[in-house]
Amino acid sequence: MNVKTKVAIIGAGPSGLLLGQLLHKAGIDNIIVERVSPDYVLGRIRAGILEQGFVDLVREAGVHERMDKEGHVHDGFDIAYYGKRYRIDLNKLTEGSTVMCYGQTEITRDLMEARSASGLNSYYESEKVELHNVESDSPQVTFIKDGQTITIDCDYIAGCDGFHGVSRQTIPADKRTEHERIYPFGWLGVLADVPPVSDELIYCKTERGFALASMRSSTRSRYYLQVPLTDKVEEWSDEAFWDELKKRLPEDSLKNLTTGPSIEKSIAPLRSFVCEPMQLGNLFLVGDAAHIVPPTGAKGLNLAASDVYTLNKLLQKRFNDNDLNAPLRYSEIALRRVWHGERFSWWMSNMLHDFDQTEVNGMDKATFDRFMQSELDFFLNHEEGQKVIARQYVGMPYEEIN
Ligand code: FAS
Ligand code: PHB
Repeated sequence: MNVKTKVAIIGAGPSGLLLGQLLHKAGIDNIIVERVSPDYVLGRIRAGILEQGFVDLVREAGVHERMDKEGHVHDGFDIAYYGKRYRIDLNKLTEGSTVMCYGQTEITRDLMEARSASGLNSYYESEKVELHNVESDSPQVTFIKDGQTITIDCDYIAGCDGFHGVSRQTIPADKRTEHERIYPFGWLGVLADVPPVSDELIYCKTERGFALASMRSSTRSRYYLQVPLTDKVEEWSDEAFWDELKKRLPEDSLKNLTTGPSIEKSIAPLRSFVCEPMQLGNLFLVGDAAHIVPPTGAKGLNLAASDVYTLNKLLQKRFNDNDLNAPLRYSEIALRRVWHGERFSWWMSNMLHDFDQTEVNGMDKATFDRFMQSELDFFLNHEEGQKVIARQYVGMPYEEIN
């Protein structure tokens, strides 16, 4: 069977769904092809902090109602290290910018509901998804759905299929450059229906390793522990998790800690990764398909959102203003903000984790640790330094696209 659309979107994660909704609002027809079921997508527990730019996009997409009701605006967050605790007052330091605490799962759910109400075509549980003729003016997507081969004839393909998707692999190796830094540790994450230990996030640097106290609501908490890459999630009982967390959270927070059974527990590896360019012909790479950051700076989902913003604007210029060259600008514009987010996430990860290696960044561990201690001392004990952290945490403004 053949179907036709302007934009074929590969992947129904936050990137694909948000792009599909924004294009639909602009009158640009699109089809989404997703490998797994909606429930499987919603079962992945990931990000929790949204930059203002993302929040604005969600409003533009018209799916902000639940976010406004159930999300929590955060004016700041804490960094605790070696017994000291500093609050980064985002609102004051950036003269009014804040972040929204609202889970990626919820945003994805809201976008899924909007999409099914829009009547647009979405093919879940699709197999053997392949992209064809991406450098021609008539690219195609083929896939198998319920045993039937379906071909999409389109003008553009948006590869929103994440790090392990098919889109990046469609760009020949000699036409792409991949930059990568793999970290020698992972994050063990736990979701539990217990009240958060604090109203705001606490990033903890300790001799035992990094920990993060986050949340999804006033009754649901999200915690992370830095663990060796050799750890297996089944080796971590809930009891062992809570015991270790108590050793890493700041002393004065423990009286507010409520423990309970985990409803989700997983270990995520950490990497910095960028594929350049983020487009080939009429194929665009969006979100995790093009880049990955360690979650220490809460940038992963937010960089995906700024890619979507950029591509949406350029495709509107293409289809609604007949600016045929607009899509050619995508990769250059998107990469400027991607590299900024990559560097901030790398910097926060270097500062807050314990690298249990004898050599780090070309120097012995003891020397690296002293440099990082001095880095934290400077940035946390000077308002100028706190402003640098705050401005990057709330997110740099999206680039004006004229
Ligand atoms: P996604 O990976 O979310 O979605 C891609 C979609 O494409 C998936 O639904 C997949 O099934 C589908 N797909 C894959 N191959 C396909 C194919 N061949 N055909 C069709 N569909 C295909 N970010 C933060 O900011 N904070 C965090 O704490 C955080 N924690 C994370 C924890 C983990 C374990 C992971 C993996 C990521 C985490 N991230 C975090 C980053 C994460 O939030 C991503 O940035 C976000 O999911 C990016 O969204 P997408 O680009 O839509 O990619
Ligand atoms: C989360 O709540 O999942 C979260 C928040 C901030 C981060 C990483 C993860 O930096």
